[in-house]
Amino acid sequence: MYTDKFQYHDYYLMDELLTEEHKLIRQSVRDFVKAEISPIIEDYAQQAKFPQHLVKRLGEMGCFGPTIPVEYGGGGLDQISYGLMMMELERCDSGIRSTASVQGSLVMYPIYAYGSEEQRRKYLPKLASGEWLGCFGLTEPNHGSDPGAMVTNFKDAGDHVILNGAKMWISNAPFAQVAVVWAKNEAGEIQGLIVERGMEGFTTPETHGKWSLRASATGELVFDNVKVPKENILPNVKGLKGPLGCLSSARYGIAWGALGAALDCYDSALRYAKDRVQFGKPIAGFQLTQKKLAEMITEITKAQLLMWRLGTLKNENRATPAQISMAKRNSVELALNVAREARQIHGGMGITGEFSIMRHMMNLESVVTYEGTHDIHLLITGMDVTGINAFK
Ligand code: TGC
Ligand code: FAD
Repeated sequence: MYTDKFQYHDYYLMDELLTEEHKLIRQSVRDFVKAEISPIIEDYAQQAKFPQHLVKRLGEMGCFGPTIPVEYGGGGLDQISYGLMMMELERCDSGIRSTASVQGSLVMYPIYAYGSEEQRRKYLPKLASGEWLGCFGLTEPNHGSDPGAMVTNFKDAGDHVILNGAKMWISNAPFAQVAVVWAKNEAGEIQGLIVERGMEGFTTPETHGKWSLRASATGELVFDNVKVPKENILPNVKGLKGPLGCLSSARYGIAWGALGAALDCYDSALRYAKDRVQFGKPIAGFQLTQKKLAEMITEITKAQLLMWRLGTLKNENRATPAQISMAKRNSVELALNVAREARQIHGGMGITGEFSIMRHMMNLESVVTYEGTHDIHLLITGMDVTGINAFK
């Protein structure tokens, strides 16, 4: 039985850079996670079940669209608040943070940034409160890292369009009432459409057998001549920059989130190392264990500083997509390394559900792949510093 004993670590007194509001928001999400998610997460993950009842609670806690203006149901908060919330959620489980980042950054954000006033008023309050769950369809069976080559398309048919194609690996899909779907128009331009559950020809088969993100539901979006009213097309963006703009917001949240998973693994490893006695003394007293712990907290501290700075730049609208890519890649890589080292420190116990380590490790294998793989983000940094595109 997993017991949540998490304590936060702040080696460089980063809290001095936060406002009182930031700390209050972080504490309220932390308390919520400890009281309502930690006690059930291991069971849901073991059973590969989505804790659907948490959707409403995440909405009530303000975890959906915290940076969206209050008039549309959002929190009207700054980017550091958003990051801290994602960190606290993923500290517990990447799948829970996934649910929140898809809803906030990939569904609410495009409706807010690219939608009409009617679309904003119709969808955002219901999504913010958790009454509706949303999903984001960009990836296709044959187009993952290269979404610009997508084949899902729609054709004009008077007051509506006819949508055909399929999306794959879509978080929240099996439970979503609303899908923001990216598809090509007859001129080959990418546009966003809001597709609602119940539209004829629209189905969302669930993807089973995942060893990662087991408490997050994943599925396909299948469009078989779906009639979508023209008023459901997002009017204010065309081209790949539409979905990639949403990814900038989500990747930023993931960079904070993965840091949360790393903190949880480090915290657990530190406690275990002090308690576990071998050869007559705590294993924390051996140099090899100390090397692991010292390297973990060093990398975590560097990432905490990086994320605070990126959040500040984002608040000032100065964060570039390439800076966000660097942070996403860095946080997930360090979290995976910390999880693997923490697993070693826990010995055999590290593979059991009594600790969160193995669950984090498996989850992070998705996090290092979705929203742009580790290597894609490396190539984005490479292109940014050299000016030469090495993708194609
Ligand atoms: P490229 O020619 O470079 O760019 C096309 C247009 O987009 C602009 N742009 C961006 N705009 C905003 N934010 C960004 N991050 C942007 N990156 C690029 C760019 O300026 C250009 O604009 P314009 O005006 O000139 O048209 O496009 P490309 O086809 O060469 O592709 C570049 C590449 C490979 C970097 C990109 O396609 C990419 O990032 N691939 C990775 C795919 C990906 O991240 N998929 C994520 C799917 S969603 C998901 O995984 C959700 S998981 C959710 C969860 O559970 O948490
Ligand atoms: P591929 O693109 O086929 O890549 C395979 C390998 O090739 C990778 O290692 C990659 O780095 C490498 N590679 C590709 N191109 C290059 C290149 N030019 N140079 C060097 N190496 C390259 N998508 C959504 O749209 N919405 C979602 O909600 C969503 N949720 C997801 C949830 C989960 C659990 C998972 C696993 C994925 C999810 N995705 C979602 C999809 C995710 O974004 C893609 O898996 C990801 O973008 C990679 O695409 P792919 O899996 O097709 O891999």
